[in-house]
Amino acid sequence: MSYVEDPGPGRGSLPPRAAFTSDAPALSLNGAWRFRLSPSLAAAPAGVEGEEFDDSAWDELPVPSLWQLHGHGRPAYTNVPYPFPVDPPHVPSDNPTGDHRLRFDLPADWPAGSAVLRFDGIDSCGQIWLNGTELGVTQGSRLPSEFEVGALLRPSGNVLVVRVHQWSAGSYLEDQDMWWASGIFRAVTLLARPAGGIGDYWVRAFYDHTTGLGTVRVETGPNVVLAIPELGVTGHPAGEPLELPVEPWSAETPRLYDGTLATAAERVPVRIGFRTVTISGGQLKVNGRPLMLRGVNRHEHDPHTGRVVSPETALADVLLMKRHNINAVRTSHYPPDPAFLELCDTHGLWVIDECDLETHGFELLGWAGNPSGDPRWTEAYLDRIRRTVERDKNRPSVILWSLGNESHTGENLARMAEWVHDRDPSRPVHYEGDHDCAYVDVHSRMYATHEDVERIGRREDDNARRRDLPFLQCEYGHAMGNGPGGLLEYRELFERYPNCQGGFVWEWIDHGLAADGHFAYGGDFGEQLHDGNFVIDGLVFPDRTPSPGLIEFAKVIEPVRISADPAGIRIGNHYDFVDTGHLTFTWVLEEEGTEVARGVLDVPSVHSGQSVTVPLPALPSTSGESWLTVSAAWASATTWAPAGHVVAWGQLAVSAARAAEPLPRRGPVFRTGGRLVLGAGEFDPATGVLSSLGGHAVHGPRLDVWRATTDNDRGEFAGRPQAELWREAGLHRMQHRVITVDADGEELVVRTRVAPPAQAFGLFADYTWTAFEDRLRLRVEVTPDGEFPGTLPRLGLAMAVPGTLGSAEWFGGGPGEAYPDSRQAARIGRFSSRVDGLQTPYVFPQENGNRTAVRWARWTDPDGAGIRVDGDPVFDFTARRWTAAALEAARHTDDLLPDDVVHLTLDVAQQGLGTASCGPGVLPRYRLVAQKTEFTLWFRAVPGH
Ligand code: IPT
Repeated sequence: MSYVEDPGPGRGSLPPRAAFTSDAPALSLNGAWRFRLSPSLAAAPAGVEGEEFDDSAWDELPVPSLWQLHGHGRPAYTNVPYPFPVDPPHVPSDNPTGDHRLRFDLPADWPAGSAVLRFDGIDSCGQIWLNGTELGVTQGSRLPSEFEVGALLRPSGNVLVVRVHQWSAGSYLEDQDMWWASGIFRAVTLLARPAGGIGDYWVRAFYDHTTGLGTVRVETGPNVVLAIPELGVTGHPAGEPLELPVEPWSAETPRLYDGTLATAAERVPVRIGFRTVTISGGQLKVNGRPLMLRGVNRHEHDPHTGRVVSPETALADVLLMKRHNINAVRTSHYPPDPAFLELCDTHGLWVIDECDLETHGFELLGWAGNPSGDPRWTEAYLDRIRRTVERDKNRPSVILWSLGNESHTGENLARMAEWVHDRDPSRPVHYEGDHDCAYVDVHSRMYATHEDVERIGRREDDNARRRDLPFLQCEYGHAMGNGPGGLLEYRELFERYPNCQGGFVWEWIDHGLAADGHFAYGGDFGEQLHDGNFVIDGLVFPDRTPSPGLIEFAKVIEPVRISADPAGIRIGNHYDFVDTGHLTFTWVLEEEGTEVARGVLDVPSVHSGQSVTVPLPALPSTSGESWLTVSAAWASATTWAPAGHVVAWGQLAVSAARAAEPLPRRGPVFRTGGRLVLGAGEFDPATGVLSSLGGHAVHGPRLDVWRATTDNDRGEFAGRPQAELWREAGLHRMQHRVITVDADGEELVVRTRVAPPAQAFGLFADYTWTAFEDRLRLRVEVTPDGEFPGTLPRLGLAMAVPGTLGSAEWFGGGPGEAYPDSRQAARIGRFSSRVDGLQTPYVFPQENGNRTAVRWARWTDPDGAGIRVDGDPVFDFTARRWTAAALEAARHTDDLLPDDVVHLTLDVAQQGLGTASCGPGVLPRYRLVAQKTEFTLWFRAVPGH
């Protein structure tokens, strides 16, 4: 059997060890390599390993890279199915094979003796030669492999050759939900290994919260001394335990002590974090405190280079996470580039470090043949977890080891857990697929409904072992497209039940690939088998712009909660460790969204888990609708944000809107030139539809219930998709029948029935227009007629206004979009935006951009002239240059072409979002059911400057 189809762990490599740097010479072999792609091993050139082989006609390829993202072959996306026949351990004969060659010289001062060649990641299998001698074969794509090469090196003209195969037996263990792409995608480094140097080490540092003492002992070779100057430790024999007062490490206080490990031959810088992970009383604790995991699942992704993620990009992720109140990361579903974990240590994030393992495609075969229970794969499973744990064992941020993802259950997984328990009893083991929790230490679920979380919280579980474990959701809040909805309700459950310790939103980033004018997803590369845009399910867009889902999540998980209290302002500290001493509280008073006063709020330091109520500051009196916004911001800069970075805010209503003064009525309706005229409005006499407002040509408003369906509307995880039911009912093609247009009095009364073709049910919509001075009041009465099935996408009006009205301004919820079950981040204020800026560019176009709780809004031309709508009291709106139908039909953002009008929706209600794309649907309280509804809007033209 070829090594490619060997289910074992590869061959020739050195035992796994920690990732670290030292003062021993190191040479990066990243850079331009020679490259040639062959369609199969059989078609690959013979003799590439030979030093004299002529590669001058080959292409150049950067290393690290994935070759499909550099014009060689094409990436392919599947979620669950293997894109090749499931015939383990065999792979297709047409197995793209990339030969990589590098000629390199050693620096003049490179020492003789042992040297190690390290590959941080090769996807999926590589055969490696140096100067004509085979070093071995790697499998385990997202794991390091090292080879001893000292005896083969020469001062100049070294020839390193790596033959990489897209498919291997290892591919069966790497069925993660992501792009299939191949190559040497992480760093390649040559490391001199001095005799008497430090081959490996494990800093075992702990913290005893009852005494305030830290302990440290380093497992390493002989004659290693430890120095931690800051703690006065010098020349300490590394293997001997030390106990001393320290400040502990936590994600909130990522206190690291710089130190060194040294022998006569080598010095290794270390950064020590003292912390102790325990499980007691059914809770996961660090340093004695239970954690609340406000986490995300992070795949490594860059829209240009795929899983090749630079240190700058890793840093961008960490900073963005910290700035959005995220405190935990699950490295779904493989160990990340080691640089990422160092950043987690530095800036403070709890990490579940997950092994590179997933066999999800076997689920489609009823798990028949799953490697997890097959002894042929045992060594590969053990090899993968060893390489994970050994590489990352020195990271204080890593608090749990995860065996992998979606690999069902089986003896090999149990063996992995056993190995971890033996090797590192200081960190609990996680694996969601062990449903009975037979060999794991925490109970983990993915996409559990709110009801299930509640049951788990109440410990209503027959499985006694599982019932008594800490519970977390390793995946929830599926962030595909517009959503997730329902995060607030999860938070409430996590806070209500001490054993429910939060979870990890799926997922951090959309894996869209940069293409001409848009981001590409599954199917865009001509794949025969693919899962479309299911790979576009992140809290940030592919270019790392935060999506509304991230803004909502950041608000829901705020570490400080600021709310109204009868006695003033309540400040709750929801940090797990720190008090609020690092925060400055400020207030701003706004009348109708315009600032009238501001100040600093005196708040005593609040301990973790406690709250205080402080009196309202002395405020000037206001007359219009006024809100006090209180914000908590970092008083000074942190490593991850500048001073003034806001972590939390809350709003208190201070005074209500002024009662409207009664306006003189205008009327009656009169006819002229084939139009009906009432006040500032002109109407079509046949349909009763408004055609002009104060001289602006308009069409509508008319009743409208459709929205361009979201991924969650179309989602299949919560029963039949809402979108399917809506289409079946015909809600996307309602027709309007005018029953009467009564224009004979002071008011214009238009009675209509709005209904889908082929159906007997419908909605009566009565519009009553009344003119007052310069405004028109519209009262809409909606009455269901017949048995109305299921929910409505939305309920409101659609209206077209001139395309010149390209600026929007409103007083209400903002600045971003909001939906009934995702609206915590919308604060009441005055906001403005270009109409184009109101759109959220979801990679797969869908309903977006809804502004909620709007008191009034206006859309104006460059001179400030346009149209204003006032709610009675509030409404929701969208404004876009395309119709909902065009939005629904679009497949990529650049399919959307502007019309010459601006389309407005003016709504009384929207259906929630839910997470049915992978998880529960819309919670009952956020479902929009047709019922008799009345609402009122006021229209007027606004003059230009
Ligand atoms: C779950 C997977 O673990 C994750 O990798 C991703 O595919 C996610 O779904 C959906 O985006 S598995 C699912 C069947 C619950």
